[in-house]
Amino acid sequence: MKIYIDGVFYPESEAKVSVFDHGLLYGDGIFEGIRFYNGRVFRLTEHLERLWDSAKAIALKMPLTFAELEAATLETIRQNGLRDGYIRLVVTRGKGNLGLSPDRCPKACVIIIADKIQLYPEEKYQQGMVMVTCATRRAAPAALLPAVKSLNYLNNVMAKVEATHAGADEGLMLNEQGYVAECTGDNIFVIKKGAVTTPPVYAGALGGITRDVVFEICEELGIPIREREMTRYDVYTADECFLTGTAAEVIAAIELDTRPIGDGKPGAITQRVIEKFRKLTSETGTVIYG
Ligand code: PXG
Repeated sequence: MKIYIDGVFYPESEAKVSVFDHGLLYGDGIFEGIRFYNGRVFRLTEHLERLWDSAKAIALKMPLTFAELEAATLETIRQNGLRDGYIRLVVTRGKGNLGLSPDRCPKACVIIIADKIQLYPEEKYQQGMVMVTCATRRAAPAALLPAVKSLNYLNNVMAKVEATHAGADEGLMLNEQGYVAECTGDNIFVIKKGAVTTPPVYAGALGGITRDVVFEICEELGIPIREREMTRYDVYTADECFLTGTAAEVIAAIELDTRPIGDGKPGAITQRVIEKFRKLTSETGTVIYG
């Protein structure tokens, strides 16, 4: 595997960053997880736009242009000869000293990893995911902006630990007010009487790229979709539920806190969204090998 760090490709064993990098010392940095399918990168522009927004929000100066990062991302995939896989794009604050101020970090560090991705086992896509509500709340916007895809993921990691220890596949995270925000690495959607609902970004959801794609799909299929604050009641009493994320794609959720959602099986509208999503990922995107 060849890994891009600040303009140079290194073999995995030599791909290293400084122990004084503030990404490591303070979780000071941002990232994107991007998928490519069938020789095309899915929604590359949207992912890079979100990365630039994250950079702006944390006052990090990107060390290269949008076009340069786009070219570097495609080149990293080519260097690894992949057609299907996953890109982890990381921008850290860079090398500094043992004080948390980023003033001592002269240049941000850009890392691009292109690899295969471990999917959930196929049976999870057939059967659906089991969820529990986590005691760990989604970070409050006044503490750690939840819309920023930052390297500070301890909040989500702790929620994931809770879900795993409870024997569930995913953890549902509530915001400070007790409204549904999202899962530990996925956005959540419920369906009731044919209409799709998802929490707004201001309720603590990440502005997911896959989430945006689901809005497009529903509009195209004529399925009503809206953003609205939700409580756990809305999930318990939904007819269907599904989760979205670059890693998870679109996947049904069939249980929350031991209550089966609907009839406890992936629902019909969920299936239609999944089919349309698969078509989009296999047929659209930025061509890698021109
Ligand atoms: N919420 C959170 C907190 C996320 O981290 C999503 C929602 C879904 O967003 P996208 O843009 O992917 O539709 C994410 C994304 C991983 C991994 O390595 C995590 C994500 C994406 C890709 C890989 O666990 N999270």
